[in-house]
Amino acid sequence: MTQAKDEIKIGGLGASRKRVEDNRFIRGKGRYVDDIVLPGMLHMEILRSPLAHARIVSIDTSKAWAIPGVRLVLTGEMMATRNLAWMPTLSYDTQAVLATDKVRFQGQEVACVVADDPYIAKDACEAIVVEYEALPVIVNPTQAVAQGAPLIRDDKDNQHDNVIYNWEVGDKEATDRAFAQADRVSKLELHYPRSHPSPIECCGSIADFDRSTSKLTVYMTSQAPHVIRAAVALVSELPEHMIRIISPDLGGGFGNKVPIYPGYVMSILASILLERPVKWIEDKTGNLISTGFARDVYLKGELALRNDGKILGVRMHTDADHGAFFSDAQPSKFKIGLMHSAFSCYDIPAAHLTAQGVYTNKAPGGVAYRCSFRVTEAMYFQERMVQAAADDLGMDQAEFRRRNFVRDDDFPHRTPFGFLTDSGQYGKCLDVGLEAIGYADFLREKEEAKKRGRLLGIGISTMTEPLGAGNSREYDILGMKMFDSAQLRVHMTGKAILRTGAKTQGQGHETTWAQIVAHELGMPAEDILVEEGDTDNTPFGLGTYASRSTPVAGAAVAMVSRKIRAKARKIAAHLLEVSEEDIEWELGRFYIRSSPERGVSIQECAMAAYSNMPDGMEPGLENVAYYDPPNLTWPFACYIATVEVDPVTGVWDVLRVVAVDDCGVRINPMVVEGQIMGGLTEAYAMASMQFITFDAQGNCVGSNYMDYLLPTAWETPGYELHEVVTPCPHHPIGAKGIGECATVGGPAAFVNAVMDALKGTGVRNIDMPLLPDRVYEALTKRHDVSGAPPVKTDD
Ligand code: MCN
Ligand code: CUN
Repeated sequence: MTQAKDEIKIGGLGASRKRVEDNRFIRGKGRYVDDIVLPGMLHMEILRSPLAHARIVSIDTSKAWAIPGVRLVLTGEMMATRNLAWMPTLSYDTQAVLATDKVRFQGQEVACVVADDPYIAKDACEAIVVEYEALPVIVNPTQAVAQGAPLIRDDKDNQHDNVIYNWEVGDKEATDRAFAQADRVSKLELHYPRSHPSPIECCGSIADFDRSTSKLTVYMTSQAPHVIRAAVALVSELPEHMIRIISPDLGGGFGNKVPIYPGYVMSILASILLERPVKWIEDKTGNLISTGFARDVYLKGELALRNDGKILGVRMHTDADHGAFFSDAQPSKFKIGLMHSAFSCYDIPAAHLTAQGVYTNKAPGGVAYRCSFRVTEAMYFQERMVQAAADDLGMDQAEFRRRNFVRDDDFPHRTPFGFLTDSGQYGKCLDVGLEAIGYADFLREKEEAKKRGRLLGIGISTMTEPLGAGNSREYDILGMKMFDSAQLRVHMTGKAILRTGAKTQGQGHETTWAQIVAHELGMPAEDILVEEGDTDNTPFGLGTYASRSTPVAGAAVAMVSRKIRAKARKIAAHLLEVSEEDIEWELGRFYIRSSPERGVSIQECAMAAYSNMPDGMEPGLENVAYYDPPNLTWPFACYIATVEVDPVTGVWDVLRVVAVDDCGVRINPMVVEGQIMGGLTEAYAMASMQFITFDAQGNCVGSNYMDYLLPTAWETPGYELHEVVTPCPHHPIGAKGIGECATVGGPAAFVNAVMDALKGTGVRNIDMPLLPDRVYEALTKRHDVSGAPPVKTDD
């Protein structure tokens, strides 16, 4: 007789199963792109521009060619003969692969060398002589739209200024009316500075074109290998079935590995030309100065307020600095990503957002870095505005939020900018957070401390964010509709292999997807091997970003498991010699309704699928599911930080951090907590120390880890985590995304805490990072401190 399984014991839903991938990672056995060595492989290095804006007068590569071991030197001019000097971006713009006419940012790719080893290639890059004629440089949106500003994109036919787009959403008239009725208006101007995902592993690729089979295999650090395959097919004229993109283990992605970078394209062309595998591995500085920037958005925000604390309307204008090429990977329809997800957790009758995007002489980027398409900026702006408004009204921070929250019985709720949220318990999350931090006690402590000259502060950040694009009606990238997939093959002995269109970069899919199958089929999670990242062997999917894997691919995993179960049920009926209608299911086992002791396990059904199937049934136990979600998922978070600011130095220390996350049903609580702790650490880093900016000449300040700081265990505060569970009503297992919540909601908690400590000084804002000298300046000079470039440099 078979028994139903204990879900937690078999590693199903809710089990804090240890991450199976860590078995190889902690032994140093991970297989990253740079670990792969192919026979006859050559190495590519990139020569980058030292100047931010300059005309290229000439490039002399003769000395480089003369170095023994050099196989190929590519310049933009040579790329142009193949129509590859420019490539399309994921936002319908073009980006230079290798500069032909001008360089448009410091670090731009100017030439590349392929050689027998990377050192020869590097030396040869240095032997290339480029003559530049410097041009005036633009490093912020104000300069970009100023009268007489130099035209950055003079390569584009109809581009007469530096504006990329003007975009708006919301109801302008209704919002104007709300402001006309307001008792008061609270205003705030902010800059969310550039930041960088800086994964441990930089970007890289190995292109391997085999002339004899016409097959192109590319090992690539990509979070979205299927998208890359399609893009390569469209650009290269190679047929799609002859392109195989393999993303092996990734040493973190954090959004850095979504876009298509010139290095990938050059390694592919070099391999086609040389008929040898060509490896390109970016160095740290190359990674920091040229790929995957995030944010760099300015906000002018206004809230229309009633004296009783009700928010009547919101106006937002954002200026986004996209750098020299508009290369954001984001849904085509939304020019400023999902910035308009701001204020989704608040019940606000009217809202209007305008956005302008501009070119500047900075590396392209904008959207990447744990952001779900600008949601990071949206929530930072939202929560800074909410704090300023509460202060303007003289109202308690928590009470002001509570008064404006969407109530539990108000779902489904249309947000001020038109999204549909479907579930949440916002007030409860806030209560759990306030209770955990000891809110009332802290406020008393703060007043006491103030009398003795100590500055304590508390910052709250509450938000719901849209994770998991699509649905495909609204979300596409370059016309590719956003859905995802899973394929499950159950072998004869009841072991299985699961493949999805997503691509883990450290999130633990190999562990957690197996748990979903275990939950649906009652097979032990350890019996399920999960594979992702090889386009030849996985079903099509849009990849892993925007925390879309659980909402979309994870849903597909549940759905394909259910298809398998449906077939197994037929097999069970056959084995038990009853009709299918008489069969019941419990975890891991089918049984006869009228005699529950007679049953067969899912494993017995698997065996029968290959050895004893009913007449007329197609053999095997295998299926695929494509999943197009009906809506985004809307997790909620409440982050609360307490700090102490030293009035003498401006240094601030984090006292405590409380996090309350509601991501619906948790597949693996330990993995979820890991996501939250990592995200909070990134939030703390951005709020306190990460500084990547530009001087007036467009020199990137923060191009190495001496200037751009990553917090170590020493600086990182401790976190106290709490959970609330509101299942997602449309997700098959009730899960919502979690991968970005803490990075999105975290920064405002830290900044709000410091601003709270400074309350009463008249300072409304200090831009991130809140470096001690900025805090000190604000405290002593009693004015706001902006962090926008250009920064002053010593010379
Ligand atoms: N999970 C869960 N229960 C839930 C939700 C999620 O157990 N209710 C688990 C999932 O099964 C998965 C992990 O938590 O193992 C994250 O799931 P999800 O929220 O779906 O996010 P994705 O897997 O799509 O990951 C993407 C997200 C993004 S966009 C960035 S950026 C980011 C992040 O994940 N990059 C990361 N977290 C990262 N974590 C690591 N270690 N490395 C990165 O590069
Ligand atoms: Cu925007 S960073 Mo994550 O979505 O890959």
